[in-house]
Amino acid sequence: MNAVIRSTGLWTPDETISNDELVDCYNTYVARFNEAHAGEIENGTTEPKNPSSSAFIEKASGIKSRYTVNKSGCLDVDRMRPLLPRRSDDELCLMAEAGVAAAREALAVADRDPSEIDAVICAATTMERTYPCIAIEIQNELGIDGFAYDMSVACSSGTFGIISAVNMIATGQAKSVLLVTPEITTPQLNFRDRDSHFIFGDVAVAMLIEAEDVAGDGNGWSIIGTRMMTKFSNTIRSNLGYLNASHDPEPAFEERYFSQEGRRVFKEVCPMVAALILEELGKLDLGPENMKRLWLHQANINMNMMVARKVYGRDFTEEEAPVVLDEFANIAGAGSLVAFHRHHEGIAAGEKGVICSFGAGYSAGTVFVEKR
Ligand code: CO8
Repeated sequence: MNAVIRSTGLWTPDETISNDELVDCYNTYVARFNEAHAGEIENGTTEPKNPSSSAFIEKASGIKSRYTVNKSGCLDVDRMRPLLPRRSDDELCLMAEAGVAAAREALAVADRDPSEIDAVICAATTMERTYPCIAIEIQNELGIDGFAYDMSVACSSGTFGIISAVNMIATGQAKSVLLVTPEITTPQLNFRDRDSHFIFGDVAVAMLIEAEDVAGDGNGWSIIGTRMMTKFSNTIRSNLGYLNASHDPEPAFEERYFSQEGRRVFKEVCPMVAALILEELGKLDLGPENMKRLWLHQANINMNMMVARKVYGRDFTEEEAPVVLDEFANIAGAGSLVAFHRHHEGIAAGEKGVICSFGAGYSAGTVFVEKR
């Protein structure tokens, strides 16, 4: 049975941080650090820290702002990480709360009741806890029967999640799957690291994926081809894990944060992704001229421009490769799904596009769709 993207939903936190606000805080931290270490800097035993700049951030990444689950903690120079109240085991956890809100919108758009859903997948870069699965908590909160599980492939979590739903539908395990991708990334971001303090934001996106016969004629997007690709690389890494507490000395918190060799990622990933899209187009007997829209992963504007130019083999319009990272920053596994959520209008029945992720792992995923 073929699968259809029937509807989508989005949740954003109430608060945002602009580049200027972020840079203000970072530069205050830098000034304090350099002043506190003036002696060591003077005698050459400590490197001075350099200030950050909004102009650099926008030019190098395309990011103008990001949503955050807590602004005051991130911008408190004595803290520089979100401050979140600890929830009791009886309260909905943060990822589930965000995921449920996005899921409710996806269900409402398709006019579906939770009783019509067979499975929930929570696909995200990092899970708030190890168990019980966040997906099962979301399933319980929405009142869905059937089954649920978590999965994680960093920035390809969302597309690999769609493909898992497609496979469930193809094998008859489910007819209607709710994919939820809550990416609460700011607590994993080192706001004291000049190279990466601007990169990430928080969001949750949901997608309802149904068997063709459930979706009904003319509704949604047929999924006409999928591909998953992974290739091991240490260039994007977080060592946050359950063994941390077993190591002596326990790794400093900074060692567990996201880190990357951004320039190398850029150079290695762009050609890989463009080649993957073109190869898959060939398998589907299609060409770039058939791609009305590329909903690309949202890590960096320059990466997206390079990938889109390689795929189209020409200059392209904003409509052909829409950008949401100016508003959201990098939202990890949710990026290409949020691009689709925000920019799926204006496409006629029979026209096609691709939702494509790429990121840590390395991992890349393509989901080719045709408007029904
Ligand atoms: N302000 C001012 N100047 C700066 C700053 C700053 N904040 N940072 C660096 N500079 C300076 C550097 O010092 C350097 O100066 P110089 O030339 O004098 O040495 C100059 O700017 C250029 O530095 P870079 O070469 O590093 O700058 P780039 O143009 O490469 O831009 C980027 C940096 C934006 C990081 C870019 O390399 C990039 O986006 N690369 C790709 C990144 C990417 O796609 N990564 C994927 C990560 S996401 C993912 O896979 C999911 C992981 C899971 C996420 C979990 C949540 C935390």
